Amino acid sequence: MLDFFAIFSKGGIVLWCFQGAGVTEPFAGPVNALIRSVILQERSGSNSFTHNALSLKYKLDNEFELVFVVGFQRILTLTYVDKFIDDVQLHFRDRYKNELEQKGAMKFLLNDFEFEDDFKSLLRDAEESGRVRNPVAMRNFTESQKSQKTVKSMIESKGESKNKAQGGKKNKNHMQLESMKGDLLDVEYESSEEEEEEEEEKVVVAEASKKGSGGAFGGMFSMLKGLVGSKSLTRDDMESVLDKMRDHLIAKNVAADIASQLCESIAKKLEGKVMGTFTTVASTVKQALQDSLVQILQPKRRVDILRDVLEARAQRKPFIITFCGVNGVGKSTNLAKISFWLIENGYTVLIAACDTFRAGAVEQLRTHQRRLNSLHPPEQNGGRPMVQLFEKGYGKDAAGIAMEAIAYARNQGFDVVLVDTAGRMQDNAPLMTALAKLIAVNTPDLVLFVGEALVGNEAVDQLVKFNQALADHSMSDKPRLIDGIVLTKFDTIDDKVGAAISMTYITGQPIVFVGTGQTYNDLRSLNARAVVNALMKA
Ligand SMILES: Nc1nc2c(ncn2[C@@H]2O[C@H](COP(=O)(O)OP(=O)(O)OP(=O)(O)O)[C@@H](O)[C@H]2O)c(=O)[nH]1
Ligand SMILES: [Mg+2]
Repeated sequence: MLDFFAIFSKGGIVLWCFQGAGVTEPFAGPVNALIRSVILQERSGSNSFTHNALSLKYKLDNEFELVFVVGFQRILTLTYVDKFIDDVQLHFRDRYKNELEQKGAMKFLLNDFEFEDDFKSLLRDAEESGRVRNPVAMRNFTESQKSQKTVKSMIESKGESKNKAQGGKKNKNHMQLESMKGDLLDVEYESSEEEEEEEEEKVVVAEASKKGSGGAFGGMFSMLKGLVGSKSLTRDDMESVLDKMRDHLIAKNVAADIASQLCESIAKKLEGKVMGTFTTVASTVKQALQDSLVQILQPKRRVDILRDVLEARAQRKPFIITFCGVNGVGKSTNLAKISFWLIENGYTVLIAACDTFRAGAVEQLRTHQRRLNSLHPPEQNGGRPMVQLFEKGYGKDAAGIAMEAIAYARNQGFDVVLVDTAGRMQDNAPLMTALAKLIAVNTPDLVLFVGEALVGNEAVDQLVKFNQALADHSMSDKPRLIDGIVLTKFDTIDDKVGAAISMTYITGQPIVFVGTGQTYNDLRSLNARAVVNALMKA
């Protein structure tokens, strides 16, 4: 069934080969194509390659500088091939260990590798096991992936295609707002990012090898390309590269401390790693960084507000969200956007005007309340307004107003209470104490920290101090801290998306909402991949 199997050195010397019965095509053509387009261009991430009617699978042995390649007709599905290459490789290494350990390329020419019999016996075993495993029994519905697909994921993909079809045009007129039913769309860094991603990665690697230096990553990766051979990476090897990586992250607005910590963790991860000749160090480092970034952004805990509101409703109590953050970051505006999203999903909202400090704060919320009710008129909802404002004017105690609002919501059967608070600087002790008190006495279901995507180093200080204040002034031994983040003004930062990393790294909490503009529609959920792509872009 196999067309050929070849074992050759990375220098191109064929050590041993096998040609299937009745195969007349020489294997040099497809093997050369493999070397040219995969191995020399260092795209050996995947282990298969197609050439005309042939499928090639290969394995690199970096210790002895060997390549094992098997070729078979593309139309065949040979399930045993991967394991078979592994077996051949192990067997070959074991059998010719002494020969392979000799120094220099001459060992390949001087030694005779009589491998025919071993190979045939391995092949027989492999084909036998392939027959036993085939055919695979058909899975029933509950075992199939489809049964595990949630309704949510279907809604998401529907929403995405709709979004693309509309070409991202902005609706300034609120009456033309798009529907926000269901889960929020993911924030998109660039619409075609997903498709281009694969290609881009290859280009980065290719460019890095061509240019020698250039953009931050071009320079960094090309430098690392010198570190090849069966050598294990040391801290010294990586030092200057890590410096560049750190600068790159800082340029993308990641807080400096966090960029340093990240690089430190990458160094630890890679130290001592043996680099094979045909594995690009460039892609190894890039991958390690990418993995860490995705890891940081991936929520440890899924916040599903629509589901939680439904649960609270079943228990006949309102779901309470408190918004806090420094001045002018977009607390009230994003609170209004979240109200819109909730009423689009059929929930009633009570906005508690607990910013009793800044002039105009209450009026700002009243304007939003009127607009939102005009978008969802009470007549369409059994005569009941979907959004109400609970306010007691200015100067009063915010914690008390929040408490009254929650009691009112409970009596009136509101689904959600959104508590707007006054902006405060993290160093303002009296105001921080007041916020801690508001949260301690009202025990909201969700405490959202609202922060601008524009911040750099400030992000760390804000979050550390907000959390510290909540801990210090809590009356319980298990203090209530920030449990989610609203990242605002994401539309204004181009690809400097580092604040997303800083904020999630510091708190360990997810970014629940992303604000992407000033209309009610400009609310998204975070797409970790898109953010990491933007971060990695040179
Ligand atoms: N471009 C953009 N602007 C935003 C976004 N979110 C809020 N803004 C703007 O930011 C400004 C401040 O918004 P507010 O909602 O008043 O901020 P705040 O945090 O409530 O402010 P204080 O209550 O004064 O602390 C307004 O001009 C908003 O329109 C966003 O996602 N993108
Ligand atoms: Mg406000």
